[in-house]
Amino acid sequence: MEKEKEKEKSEKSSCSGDIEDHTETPRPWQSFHTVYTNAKAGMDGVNKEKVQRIVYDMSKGSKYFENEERKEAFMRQKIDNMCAHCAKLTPADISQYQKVADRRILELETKHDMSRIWLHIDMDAFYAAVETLSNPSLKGKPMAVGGMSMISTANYEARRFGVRAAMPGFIARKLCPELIFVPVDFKKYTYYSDLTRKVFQKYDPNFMAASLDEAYLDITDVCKERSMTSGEVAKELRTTVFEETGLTCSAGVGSNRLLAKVCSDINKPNGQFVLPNDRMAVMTFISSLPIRKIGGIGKVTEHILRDVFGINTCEDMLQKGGLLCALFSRSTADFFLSVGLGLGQTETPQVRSRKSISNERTFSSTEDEASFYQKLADLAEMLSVDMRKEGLSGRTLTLKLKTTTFEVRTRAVTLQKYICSSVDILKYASKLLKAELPVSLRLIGLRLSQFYADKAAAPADPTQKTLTNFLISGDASRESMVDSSSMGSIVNDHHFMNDTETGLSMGSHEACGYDGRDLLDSSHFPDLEDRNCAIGNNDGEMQKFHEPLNDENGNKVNTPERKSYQNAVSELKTDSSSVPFAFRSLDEENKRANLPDDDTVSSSNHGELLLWVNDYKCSLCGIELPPCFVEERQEHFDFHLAERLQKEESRCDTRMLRHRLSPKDNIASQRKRKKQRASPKDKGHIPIDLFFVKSSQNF
Ligand code: DCP
Ligand code: MG
Repeated sequence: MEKEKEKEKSEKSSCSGDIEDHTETPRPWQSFHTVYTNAKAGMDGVNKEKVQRIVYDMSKGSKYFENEERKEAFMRQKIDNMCAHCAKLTPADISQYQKVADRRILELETKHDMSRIWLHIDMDAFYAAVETLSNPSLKGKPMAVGGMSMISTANYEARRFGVRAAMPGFIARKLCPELIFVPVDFKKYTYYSDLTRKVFQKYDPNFMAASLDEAYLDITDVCKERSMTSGEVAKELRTTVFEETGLTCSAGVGSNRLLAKVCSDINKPNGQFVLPNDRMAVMTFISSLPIRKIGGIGKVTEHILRDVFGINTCEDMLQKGGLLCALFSRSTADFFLSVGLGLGQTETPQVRSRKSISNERTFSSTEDEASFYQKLADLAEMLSVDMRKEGLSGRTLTLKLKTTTFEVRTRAVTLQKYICSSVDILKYASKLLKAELPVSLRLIGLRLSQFYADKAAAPADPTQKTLTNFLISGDASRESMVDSSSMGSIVNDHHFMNDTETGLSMGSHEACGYDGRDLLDSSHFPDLEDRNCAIGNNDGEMQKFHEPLNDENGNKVNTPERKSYQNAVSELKTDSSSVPFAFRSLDEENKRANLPDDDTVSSSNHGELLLWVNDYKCSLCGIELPPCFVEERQEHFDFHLAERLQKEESRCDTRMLRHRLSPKDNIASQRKRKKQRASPKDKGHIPIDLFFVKSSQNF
């Protein structure tokens, strides 16, 4: 690990650090960072530059390449902006933020919980291993599951050539001409996944499945009851999995889920790594751990942290804590600092009710509508089987499409009845698809959510419109994509469907932590802000954590959440120039840059529509409300809606007044309005009935 760290350090430099040497012969592929060139387990000895060059040569000129280049350019611009903001920080600012960071580190440290033992299990080359079981002649030969357009995974023999998941098959074949391709067969993988879960259940009845081939188990009790070490339990479990399935898996043990996951990758395949529940051991482990090993830190975050802050290892997060607090929102900075401390989740969530079930398919780009409908029928059938297995029915059906140009569109409908039959799913999915035709696609996905079983989330009477779906349906009517008589409303959902790099995996299980997606990649977390996003001025369109909301009188309004962190800063602040910059979300910037991202939702702009980022944090103001706070969330939504309506209303009124009133009357009326709004009770709330009247006028 130390070696890896040194190598990375020498390869990379922060904005304030070394200057790269560009005097050599140009090697454009070296700056072409795609997912294909990242090391996965079993790729240690791969000639990275050779792979990079082949990937570059083979993708050059393709739509994928263009898209990657645009994303890269956008990321570079973001990095430059952040560097510029860093440069503006005075030593006094930095020292203030360092104090904030020190305080946060102290607070976070109290959360170190060494009382639980977590085990993370990850099957080895899962799809490939299952295929080899059914066709033993594949054993020992390089093979990949998937086709020429995309592969889902490769066995370890193929990985030695640089072949890996999410890589188009034609590139893989170039890297390894002997490569054997086997088509995907989800039924088989689900069958074997079920077998593994039966084993997991014996060790932890509440185990958390993270995907078909991955699970987290709290083995604290088993270790105690059977007087076994965690390593022994891991070994026994792996042996049982092998006996039951004929498949090997790898295990990681740690005091929390984040560490356990990192550990399971260390001795892959068919190995295990135990990190003792000891603070010193954790800190030593973390000190040299490259940040990319952490779930939630993907390509974008890695580059930003490395190039702006010079952060390469988890420990570096603590050293640069001040800058992180200066440039990121509290929750993002907290995440980074927690990583630096080796903190992770230790509790099994009490209610782990599933929020949605989805599946998706990647295929070679085509415009063939008949094949779209066939795929949709298959997906509807599989979704229906999954729903019935879980005894669920859902009301929101979402269609996900990835076009040939890698643009991702999501279209959803919230129905007035709960559905789970393949006939119903197909019927509504087809309507959603029809509205998108003609189109050239490479992926189709379906998701059902808002479950009947999900009582907390479901209104007592589903036909009764909540403010949420009313607002959404207002947008839907503007889009007028579907027959409103049969469909309630259309929504856009920015973050769902376990969208792996190929899009081939089933996203039907509860995500743990950051679900393997990149924290700062706006395509996955469109509303996760970093605070330095604004280019130059203070015109951020979404008010963020440190930026108090203005009430209708122009006074600053603080939510309790916002207050606490702001206090932390202002208590320490001596110089008002250290107030951070304007805040525009990455998503907003993406739009400004007109950047088609892999996961950019391309349907109507719901920039101001409230979303719960990570199902936890309000995308509009950053306030955090856990999903169980259903009423509070509704109220919070109402607050934002009222704000928006009143803005609309005052704009409208001003225009009308200008026409109708004399200047004198105008001033008097404004005074009256101001007086009326001064009542704190009025803030952001108007009667519910009025909402509906206003909603239909304004949306
Ligand atoms: N998968 C996919 N698309 C991806 C990544 C994975 O469809 N981009 C599928 C195929 C994998 C399975 O999910 O077999 C599990 O994913 P892993 O990341 O665990 O990869 P493997 O199990 O194949 O390999 P290993 O865990 O040994 O690295
Ligand atoms: Mg695996």
